[in-house]
Amino acid sequence: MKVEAPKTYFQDIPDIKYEGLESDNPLAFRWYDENKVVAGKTLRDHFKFACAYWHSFNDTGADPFGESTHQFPWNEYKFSIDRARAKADAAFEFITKLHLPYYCFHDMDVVDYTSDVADNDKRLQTLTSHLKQKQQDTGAKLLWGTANLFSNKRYMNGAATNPDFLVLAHGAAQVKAALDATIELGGENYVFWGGREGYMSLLNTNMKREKEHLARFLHTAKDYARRNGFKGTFFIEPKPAEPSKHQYDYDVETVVGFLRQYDLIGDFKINIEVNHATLAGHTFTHELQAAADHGVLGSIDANRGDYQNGWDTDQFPNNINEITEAMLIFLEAGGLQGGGVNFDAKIRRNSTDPQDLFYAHIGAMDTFARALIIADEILQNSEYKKFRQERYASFNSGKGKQFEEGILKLEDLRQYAIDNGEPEVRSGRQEWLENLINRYI
Ligand code: XLS
Ligand code: NI
Ligand code: NI
Repeated sequence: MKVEAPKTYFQDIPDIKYEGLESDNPLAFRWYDENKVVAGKTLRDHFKFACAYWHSFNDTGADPFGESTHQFPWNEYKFSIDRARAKADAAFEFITKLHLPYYCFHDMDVVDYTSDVADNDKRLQTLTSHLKQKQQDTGAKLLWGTANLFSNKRYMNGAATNPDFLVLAHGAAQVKAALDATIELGGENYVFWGGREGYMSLLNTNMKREKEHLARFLHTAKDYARRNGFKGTFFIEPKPAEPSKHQYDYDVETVVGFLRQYDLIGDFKINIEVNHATLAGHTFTHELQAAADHGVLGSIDANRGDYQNGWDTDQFPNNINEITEAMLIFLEAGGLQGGGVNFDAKIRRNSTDPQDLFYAHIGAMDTFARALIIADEILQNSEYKKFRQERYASFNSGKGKQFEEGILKLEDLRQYAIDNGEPEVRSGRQEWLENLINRYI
């Protein structure tokens, strides 16, 4: 059946504008004024908000217990290239109406793949031309591209860490094509998230060899991209588990150790996802701070988990306290290195109106904007920074400074303890700080 291409997929949705706090229009921004300048930059430039192709335009709401609930009009097309083109048209209509400056995709999000490597390459090239035209027409840009090395059954034991070299080679073929597409589209970064780069059981796994293969694979991909003109940053996206029982890229500190061990640290930075941090038993802020301290705070996959569920629920962010605390670290770190804030989040299975996708993004963008504005006020006007600095004042001069400089011996520390007696009791004032944050909210 040949269907007439609809002119619009979201015809009842207007252009989403900033209307401020007086507005009660649910299809308007109340905080996200893209041109507002905070800490020397517009909100647009701070965040580089991106929508995730996979959740927004591929996720049909199906779950392990039930069929699709989201009916996408672009899926009516019989031929995969027609379907893919229509999906891209819908995606760019959405992106434009929401004033999202960026988007992100996996190879298989934009067009269906088969098991024929050369045919897949052609399909992706065809869609790359279409996306390039769309980017030119709308001004939207590609924040990052990636390859899906976890859905196809051949990757059931991993891709770069698969015990079978031929599977690894198939993964490499996909990465090559995804890198070509990213370069062609002027993509600013490239992401590696290895959902199956880990193990289900150690009984059948040579962990050392698998990690060496992963490092070799990343070097090989990076060298190809650099040879072909890619100037952007590569990101590793940590996650402790799911779908694997254990994922090697467990959390920020683990990934930093791996990148250093295998000499990948300059080219690779980190993409931190909120719900992955909590799955690793950390807070989002812990992961941000760890990455900032190592100089690898590259990008953010924004979402939130559920306190009762132990999996990646990928809900849209709406927790103002959590994001305000995150924005304190974000601002103090000087923002993200190359990346942006990608909404790696999906509307719920029973959110079935076309408006729902808009409400979700509007709420999330407003949450980030509001949190950044509050965090900036806290840093500018409150005692927050001063209090944190003063806690460490004893290391700023005298023996404390000498200790930091590595001048003191263990005997010197002992003598200092004897000379100065019992330390004064000093409060960490956690509740005072928590109240301070709420006061600014
Ligand atoms: C899944 C990951 C995935 C990456 C991109 O949990 O978050 O969506 O962001 O492969
Ligand atoms: Ni993600
Ligand atoms: Ni995730």
